[in-house]
Amino acid sequence: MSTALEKWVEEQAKLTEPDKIYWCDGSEEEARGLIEIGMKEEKIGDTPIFTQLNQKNWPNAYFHRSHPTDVARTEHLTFVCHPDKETAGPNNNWMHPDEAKAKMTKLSDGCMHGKTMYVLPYMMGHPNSPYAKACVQLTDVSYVAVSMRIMTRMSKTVIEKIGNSENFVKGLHSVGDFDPDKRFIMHFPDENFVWSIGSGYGGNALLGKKCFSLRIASWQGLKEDWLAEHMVIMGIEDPKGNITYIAAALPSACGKTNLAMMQAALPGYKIWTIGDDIAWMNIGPDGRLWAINPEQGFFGVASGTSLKTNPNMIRTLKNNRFYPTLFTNTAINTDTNEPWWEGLDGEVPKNMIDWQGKKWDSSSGNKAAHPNARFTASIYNCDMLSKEYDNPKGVPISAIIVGGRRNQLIPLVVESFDWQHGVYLAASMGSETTAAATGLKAGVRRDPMAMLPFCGYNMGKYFQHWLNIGKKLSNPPKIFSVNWFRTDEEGKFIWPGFGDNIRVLKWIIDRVNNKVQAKETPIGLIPYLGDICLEGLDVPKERLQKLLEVKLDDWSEEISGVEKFLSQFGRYIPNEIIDENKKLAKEINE
Ligand code: GTP
Ligand code: SPV
Ligand code: MN
Repeated sequence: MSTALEKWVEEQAKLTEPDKIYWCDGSEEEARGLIEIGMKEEKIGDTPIFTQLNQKNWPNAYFHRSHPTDVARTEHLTFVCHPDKETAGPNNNWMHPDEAKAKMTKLSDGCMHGKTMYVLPYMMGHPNSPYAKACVQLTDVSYVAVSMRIMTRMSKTVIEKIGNSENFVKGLHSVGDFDPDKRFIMHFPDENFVWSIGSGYGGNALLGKKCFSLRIASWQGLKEDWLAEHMVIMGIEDPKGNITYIAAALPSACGKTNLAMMQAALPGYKIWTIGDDIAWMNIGPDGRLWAINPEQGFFGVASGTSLKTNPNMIRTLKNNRFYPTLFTNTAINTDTNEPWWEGLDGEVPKNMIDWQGKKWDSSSGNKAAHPNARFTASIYNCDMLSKEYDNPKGVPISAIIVGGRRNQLIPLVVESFDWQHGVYLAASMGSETTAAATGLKAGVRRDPMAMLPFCGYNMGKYFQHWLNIGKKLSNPPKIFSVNWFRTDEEGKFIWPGFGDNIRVLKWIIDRVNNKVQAKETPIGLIPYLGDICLEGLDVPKERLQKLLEVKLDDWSEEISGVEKFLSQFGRYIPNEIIDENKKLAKEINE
């Protein structure tokens, strides 16, 4: 007698018609075999799925070049298929589940001909955690199978855990023929099911990540009273050895990985990494918010990563505890067979091929690596991994940070007056668009909680959910907004960022511990100049003053932008959020 899982796999195989079905066990030996297959047998066009990189300087590292049209998330091809459009909300593309399934069935008919179907059993979260979820993804490419081994806790024990139950999250993935016109990422929240075709790119293809752990999980969280968020989780140890845990939401390519692995520039401070992209947060018996990272790896932006900006990530990428580490769409130094990207330390190599495999001409003005080139590395290769990472209960969160990439207006740091105002701060967030998603207009878009592309239901309801959770927390975290990205007249970043962001985190922790006062302004609480430690930093006080200034005259455009954004959610927007915006508008016009 076959189990529910076996039956489901059989059904999908009947539709997609693979030559072979291979059940993965998650072992290192298996990963080595999959890499071999990706180097020798599987190809995209004429390009092998994997090539080996310089093993001396980059142990266990392999390179993957994607299809040229398949380099980032495709939000316009991503759908959330609730039975009705309103539940999906104006923040999602919507299709009726029946229509979406009919469409996907057609596109998937025989799509795995000549290929192997890999069955990937994995956990999101520590297997002993009450918050963990058992999942199974099917895929037809070794790159996705190996990536999932790095990014999730993939193991055959998950199959035993699932047993004959239907209680597992399903993902059906095929790269199809990479045709962008036949590329869709469909979510079926009520069935815990994601169906994706036509793309091998991270957020479109590693279905445990954004698809399940945010879009589907946010819907589960709404029903079960918890939060699935696009957030870093980190511990900040002060010189006395006290560790404060915080969570931080920054939109895609706006600094989460860098924050989570920061080399703190203030003496005596040390960061402990727990997660760099996703946080699942539950209300603990003590009335605090407790967070786990459901993932097991980093799928990070390569561009800009260096010993100067993020030495801990460079070390992680060169560590060889967990096999393997992948580089996708970087350039390659053809003299040394090493990966390269803009911003990496050292001189620009003389002889390179660009991310598309063409000889790179340094005078062309073209970037050698794709701006969204990424690395995939296990969290166990990170030397600053918190000992709490594998704690099934997670860590208690004392502060939540939200922020965006804003070259003007938004101060370096603002503390909210209370939970409700904090939710408003998060709901009114905006950020300049980045290379992490294709086809977005340049400029600021509103991106509440960094969740606009990831909230699996109507965002108006999501704000209400946040307000409700706040009411259930007897000891809620304080909420802050940050902005590392203000620029000067020449377009240069004013704030040094990276390791120096500890100076802002220190102020945040000082506020959590009631150690310093703050200045009240209509937009929130701002640090007194002397309370941000500038020791050892070459930033004159006047520049810091600019980063902390609140010129009310400049705010009216922002506030009407927020009002316009919120109004599209109609009756779903909580009155409390509308009221906060009105209150601010009134104070500014006075
Ligand atoms: P996703 O993986 O897409 O969710 O991105 P992320 O939020 O983890 O962003 P990441 O840390 O990878 O940073 C994206 C880009 O922003 C990189 O090129 C970084 O070098 C740059 N960056 C990160 N932190 C800072 C900072 O404090 N200041 C400045 N100026 N740039 C930063
Ligand atoms: C993001 O875009 O926010 C990422 C990369 O973290 S992806 O996995 O594609 O979502
Ligand atoms: Mn992300």
